Order: sequence, then C-alpha cells, then structure tokens
Amino acid sequence: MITLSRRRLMAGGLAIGAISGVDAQATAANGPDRRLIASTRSLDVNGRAATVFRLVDEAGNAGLTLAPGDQFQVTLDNQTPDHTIIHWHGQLPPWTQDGFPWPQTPPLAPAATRAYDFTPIPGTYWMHSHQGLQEQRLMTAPLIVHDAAERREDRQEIVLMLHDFSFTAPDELLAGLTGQTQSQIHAMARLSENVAVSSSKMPADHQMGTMHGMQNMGSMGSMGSMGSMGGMTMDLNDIAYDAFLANDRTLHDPEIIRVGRSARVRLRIINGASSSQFWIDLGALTGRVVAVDGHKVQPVPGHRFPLAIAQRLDILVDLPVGGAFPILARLEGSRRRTGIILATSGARITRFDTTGLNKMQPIDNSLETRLIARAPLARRKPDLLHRITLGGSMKPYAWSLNGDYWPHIKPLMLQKGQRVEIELVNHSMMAHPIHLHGHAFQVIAVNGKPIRGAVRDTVLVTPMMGSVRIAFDANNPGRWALHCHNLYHMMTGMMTEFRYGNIRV
Ligand SMILES: [Cu+2]
Repeated sequence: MITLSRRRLMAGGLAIGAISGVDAQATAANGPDRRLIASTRSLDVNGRAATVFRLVDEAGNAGLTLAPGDQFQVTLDNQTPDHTIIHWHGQLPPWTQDGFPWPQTPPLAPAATRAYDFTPIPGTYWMHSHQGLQEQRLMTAPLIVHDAAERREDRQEIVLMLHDFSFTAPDELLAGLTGQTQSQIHAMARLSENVAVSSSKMPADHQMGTMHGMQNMGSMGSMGSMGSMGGMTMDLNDIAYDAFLANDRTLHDPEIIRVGRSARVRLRIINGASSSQFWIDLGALTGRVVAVDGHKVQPVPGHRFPLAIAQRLDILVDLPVGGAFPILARLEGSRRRTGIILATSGARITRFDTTGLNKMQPIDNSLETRLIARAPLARRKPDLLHRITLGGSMKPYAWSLNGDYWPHIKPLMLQKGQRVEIELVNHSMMAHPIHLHGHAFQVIAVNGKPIRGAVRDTVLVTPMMGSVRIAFDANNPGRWALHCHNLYHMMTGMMTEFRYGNIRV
C-alpha cells in the first residue's frame, strides 16, 4: 500500500515516477524522494559465503545519507522473500512511521512498498529491521543526516558500522540460549510481533519460576563469558560469534580508508551488533567525542570509549603525521576485535590479528558520567515517574521489565505535555542497553548520582543494581516501545510499551 503525501503530489511527474518505480534514478537526482531497497545478498566472511540481508539506496550504497534540510521522504521497497519492517533508530517520526510492528502498522509483505515522510533530526543514526531476528542477519544500515554546521567543518567523514556475525541461523542461536525447539522459537517470534497483551502474568507454558534478580548468581550459561566487578561475576557475550565485522569485513581483511596527511576526520561509529558491546580503541590517535546517538555533547577527549549495542559515537580525529592508524572495536570481556584502517598515501600497513593480546573489561558508564549535553532539556520537575526493574538470567534464558515478559505487559501510560522521568534499575547480572522509541531523552543520573548528561536514545544500565535515570518531554503522541537492544533479550521478553492516553488501539 502506498500513501501519497501532499508534498509528493505537489512535486508532480518526477515524484510519481519514483512511486511507480519507473524512474527512481532520475528522481533521486532532482528531488528529495528516495528509494530504500531491502534485499538479500551474499557476504564472504572468513572465506565462506553467507546469505544476509541488505538495505541500500538507489545507487546501491548502504542505508541513506540525507543533506541538510532534506525531508525523510523515502519509499521502502521490500525485495526480500520475507515480511519486514524497518525502524529508523533514534529518529522522531510520527509513531505510525516508526517501523515497529504494532497491529496498526503491520510488517511489509514481500514485493510491497511503503512511503515515509517526516522531518529528520541531524546526526548519526541507523536503521534496522524490527521483525523477528532479521537484525542478526544484517538487516541494518547507517542513516546519516547532515547539518549545515557539520558541512562547514570540512572534515572527511568516515562511517564505521559494527556487527556480530554467525554462520548459524539466528533462530538456532536463540534456541541454543533458551533450550527451546525451533517451532517454539517461531511461536515466540510471532508473539514478539503482536500487540502487547495487558497482563502482568506469564501464561502457564512460559512460566520461568523464580528467576528474577540476583537469585540466579550461581547458574550462568555455558556459552557466555564473564567479567568481574567488585569480586562478583557478571554475564557477557551470550553468543559465541564466528566473526565481528567492521563495514562488513573482518580485521583479517579490513577496509582501508585513504586519508590525507594531517587529515581532519569525523568518525561516525554505529554499534549495529545484535548482542555485542565494544570498546572503541583509537590506538595512537587521540579523538574528541562530540556527539552520542546523534546528539551533540561538550567534547570529551580520549583514545578509548565504550559503545553499547545500538549506540553511536561521533569522534573527531586530527591525524598528527602520516601513517596507518587502526580504528579498533574490541569486544568487551574478550580479546576479539574488528576494525578499519586509516592510511595516508604510501603508508606501510601491517596485518592485524582478530584477537588482541589483552582481554577487555566489560563496558561501563565511565564515559556516560562525563558527558554534558550541548542542548539539554529545560530544567523542570517531572510530572510522572516510572520505575522500571530490569530482570532475568542466563538459565533459564529470559529477560523482563518489571517482572513482565513482552508481549504480556501492562502499557506505561503518559500524557502529551508531561515531563517524564524513568528510573531504570538493573536487578540482573548482565548490563542492558535500553532504547526508547520516538523520543530523545537526557541522562540525568547514573547510579544515583545526578548529572546533566547527554541527550540520546539508548543508555547502558550496568548490572547488579546499576541504575540510570532518564528524562524526556512527552511530545510525540502514540505507542512507543522501550526495550533492551540486545536482540535475544528483547526476543525473550525485555520490552514494554509507553502509550499516550488518547491513542486509540
Ligand atoms: Cu538486555
């Protein structure tokens, strides 16, 4: 089904051409209408071919890059054999264009198209499927929205997208975690796409027993690795992946990006992994973090920064001399790594192993507590406070919010115009990157300590009673998901809904 926007109709013949798919190339050159194609492709990983998804623009480039002032006027064309729905992660569209499979916004059938039209916010964003486990099969891509000020900086822009990759089918990975059969997994995947059921009780066949909170400290899964924090162990890395990809390549055969001597670079780093968190390691270079999740912050200098699942970092780097400079993403709790190489002309490029010498610590909120928003929320007392407890365990493998498992949740209600605060408290042994759809929030406290932190869309809540408080203005009426962005946590229940009071469902 295609809805013609008023703008499209006014744009006349060329735009109509794009909608019927006749002349998309010419239209792209002449107007803001863009095509985004979801399809499959073959990807070579470690010398072995895998069939994965892709999201490309009309020129075949991954994702979308919008110029300053461009409207997000996009026709999504599903050329895959499966239903799909694409979420514009971090963007603030009307809820019916958010790309979440609510009953009112069902997934897109094979061979169908759907038109989108909203005003994007500038910065480093990304897009990914919100259908089943498609994200793990690389139905992900960058979504870069330029602003005029960044253009004037005249920096070389380098997008670095990270993935975790397995040759094993994602539903088998999930089955391996939960101990369920594939048909049970398929039933669970269907549940996750359905309407939230207003119930705080799990159905009998999903009863997980008393496994919330810290009672399960002794029964960790065998697949995961562990880190230690204050003498206690925490869970990391639920899945043993076959590879970690930086712009679709491993560190054995990395992307080498040519830069000028004393180049001025803006790295736009996107953690598009399904279940892996990294330390970004600039090696010999020093960078300045100037934006997180697309939102500007006061610059923070450094050479190693944590990056939770779904988060983004904009880092400015000025090369001091010529040479080859690896930009590494090092898996937390592991020696494994991926990355790209920046190289000036004639630089000797050494080979890098996909495992490093040192095992990395778990990522933490050490950067978060140093961030200061360039455009903070106005100071205001909250009208509404929701406390959300993060629970779950590796065995049995299931994750919850306030003890409820999606879709058996009670929507959290809010009203337009309210200042809302959410206190996220993590009772589990694992960190959770929590993402709120449709709103940019400010981090206002970490572990009980107030900060005037970053504005962003995904925040890490550290394990073992770690807490984060976020605030946002309820200015985008609709139904909105809040969930853990670890795909396997979301799929086993760690999702809920924020619903504005006047929305008909
Ligand atoms: Cu989680």
